[in-house]
This record gives sequence, structure tokens and C-alpha cells, in this order.
Amino acid sequence: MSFPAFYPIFDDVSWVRRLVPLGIKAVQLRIKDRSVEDLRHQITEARDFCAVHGAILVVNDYWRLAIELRCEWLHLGQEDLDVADLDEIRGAGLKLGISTHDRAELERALALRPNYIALGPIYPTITKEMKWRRQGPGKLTEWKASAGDVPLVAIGGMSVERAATAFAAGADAISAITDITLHASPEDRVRAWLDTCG
Ligand code: TZP
Ligand code: MG
Repeated sequence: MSFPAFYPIFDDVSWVRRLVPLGIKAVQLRIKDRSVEDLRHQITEARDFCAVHGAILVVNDYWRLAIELRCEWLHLGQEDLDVADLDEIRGAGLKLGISTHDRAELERALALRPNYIALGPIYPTITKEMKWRRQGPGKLTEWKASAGDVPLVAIGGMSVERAATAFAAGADAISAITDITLHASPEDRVRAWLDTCG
């Protein structure tokens, strides 16, 4: 299995429109606290835009909408797994990425034969409140040994400068949010990521 090495996450389709054309090949739409109508609109627009640009669109959380809107990829966290209908998700042909934070979650995720697993936060993050402060890049090496050919995504506090360490430790792909969205020039930062991730 393979997955694009640079996998940014955005909270609005406007970011997708702005940055995917620079050459991004996988992007996650991670939207919290919006109306269903807005979500449907955002996911539909992102789906069609990514299709035109040859990029994978991964929908976070909203598995029912992902099925309804015939998306191809879904990302679920551990709490989502507690309530999602995985048979329905698989039946709809959705490929699945799963967040993991500790060994038990990793085993649970691998048993579901995901299309990638994400480990985080590798470094402290300002984006999400988490009970894990910093997993450290060494844990990527540990996870990779268990994950085999399931792509491993490093997330949390990732930056262009930290990418080489994460890849060397075993990451197959890297996700980033604020390293891009809070940068003075998100476009320049995406170009730097694409250079770094080859
Ligand atoms: N899951 C683990 S860390 C994280 C998520 C969604 C946030 C990553 O954001 P940033 O800004 O790249 O640290
Ligand atoms: Mg979730």
C-alpha cells in the first residue's frame, strides 16, 4: 500500500481550492461544528475539486456524508470507531485512515485493516487538546515495526524542518495543519513541503 508523503489537513474547502493546485496529492477536510448543509456543500466542493486535480480527498468524521456523497476516503478517530458502522463504510467502498495514540489503539486499528494509520501528536500541537503531549519520533519506529505495509502518518507539531527526522524514524507520510495555515505564506510553505517530501 502507498499513500502520498505530504498529507495536509484543512478546516475549510477554501484552503483546498487555494493550495491543492500547487501539487498536493492527498488532503484531509477536517471540519468541526458546522451545519449539515454547510458540511455537505464543503465536502461536495472539495470532492469535485480534488478529482479535477488528481488529489485524494479524505473526509474526517462524517462517514454518513462520505457515503452519501460517494467519497473515496474517510478518516476516523478512536471515538468515531465506537459509533461508526464499519460494515456500511466498507460496503460503500470507502478507504479508511485511523488515528492511534497508544499500543491498544494501534492493535485495534490494525485489526480493522486500515488503509493508513496516523500516530500523534509526534510533537506538541496547538491545534487539538490531547491527553498525549508528545509521542516523539522514536514511537514512529515502534509503530512502523507493527504496521508492516500499512502506511504510517506522522501528525502533530510537524513542520518542514522536522520532516526528515519523521521520515527517517519510519513515517511514510506527514500531516500538518498550522505549519501551513499560520505561515506568512501558506503557498510558499506548501512548496517547501512538496520539495521536502519529494
Ligand atoms: N491529531 C493529532 S495531532 C493533530 C490532530 C488532528 C493536530 C495537528 O495539527 P498541527 O497544527 O499540525 O500540530
Ligand atoms: Mg473524529
